[in-house]
Amino acid sequence: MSDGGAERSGNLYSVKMRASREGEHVSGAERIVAADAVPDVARALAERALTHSKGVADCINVKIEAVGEVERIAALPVVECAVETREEGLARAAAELAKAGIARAEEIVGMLLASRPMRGAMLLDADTLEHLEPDRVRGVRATYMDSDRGAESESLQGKNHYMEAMVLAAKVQNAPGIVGEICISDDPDYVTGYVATRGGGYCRISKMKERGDPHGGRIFLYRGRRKDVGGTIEYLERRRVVVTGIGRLGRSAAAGGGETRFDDIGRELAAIENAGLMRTCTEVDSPAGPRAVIGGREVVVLASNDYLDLARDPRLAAVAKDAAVRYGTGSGGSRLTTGTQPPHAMLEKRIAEFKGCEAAITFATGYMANLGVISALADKRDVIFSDRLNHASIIDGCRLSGA
Ligand code: WAQ
Ligand code: MG
Repeated sequence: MSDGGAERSGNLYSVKMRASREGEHVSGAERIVAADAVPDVARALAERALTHSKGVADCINVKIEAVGEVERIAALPVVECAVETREEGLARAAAELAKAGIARAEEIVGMLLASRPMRGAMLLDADTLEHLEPDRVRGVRATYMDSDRGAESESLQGKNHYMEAMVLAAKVQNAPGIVGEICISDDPDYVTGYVATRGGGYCRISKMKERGDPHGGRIFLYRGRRKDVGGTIEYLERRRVVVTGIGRLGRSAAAGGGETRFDDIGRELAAIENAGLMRTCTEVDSPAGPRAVIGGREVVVLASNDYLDLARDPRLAAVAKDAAVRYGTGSGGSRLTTGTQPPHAMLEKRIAEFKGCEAAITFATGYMANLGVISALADKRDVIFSDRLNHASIIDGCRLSGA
């Protein structure tokens, strides 16, 4: 398999970025792209290092090298494996390795859990579990690899765990003598891991550790003659590989594991819930005001925008009632078609007089006001400096304006 798709590509370059802060690794990424994409890719990767959530890098190393021969290999088929608990996930990982003929699978999982943080992976004899990596602290690092969509903007933004893992797993399974791999991310919030084997493909296991746990690691499993290990490491660390046919998750999952796009949404919701960020609507059994009744209990409302307590003022309720009878409960159209009625015009005229300005326009919500005003005033010739924590309506208004 490994000499299948080699081709000469004189104009391809490897772009590697490695960033650190006070000597600690912050982020790293690599791409293999055509010459004309190199400047944009280098810039995007440097930008990533400057905006990383682990902190702004103080040292960024971008290395650009022409690559000669590139081997094109196909992505592994994906099997989605949804589990409820970490224990179930780890058991499933062991079972997946066992299915590929690796007898001491549970011990291998145990070794991964007991490992120290490494930059690379352990390389073990698949049967005796002897260490074959020359440097036990660093491990073996698979590198010089990318998907064939490396220069697309989507793959230049943040880290796409799945995409990067699939590139690595496909290369590793294609290396001579490798029969399996197991991986848990060292990203504390990323609990999905995988087992890859030649026969079983890429088995995504939805939970292999608890959220918040920074421990991850990788083990590559080798079966073959001891004197050929050097060639396998050479392949992993030096061979230039481009992986083709990596699908977007929803779809490839549907093809590989009988899942649909909606299962993906389910997982996303579970992740939001796990992180304590799930929002739901609370039913309030009382009119707007400084106190409310929720589930039969009286509570103090500190979140409302009804600062003047006008929402339940009887005078306003009475005129709103009359207006509904006179003008109807809906305008029948947008403001520009059939929806502007005398009360709207009168309100805007009086607001303009009160403000001492030429005209005023009202919006039904603050969200729409920000969207409407910002996108009307600014366009792509403008630059807007907006606080990152501004309300979503301001951010959306800026985006919509094209500024
Ligand atoms: N070569 C060998 N080992 C590596 C490499 C590499 N290039 N990069 C990382 N490792 C080792 C290292 O020990 C890390 O601690 C460990 O792997 C985990 O690396 O389908 O994000 O980059 O959604 O944290 C799995 C995706 C994501 C599952 C794995 O790994 C899915 C991930 P991380
Ligand atoms: Mg990581």
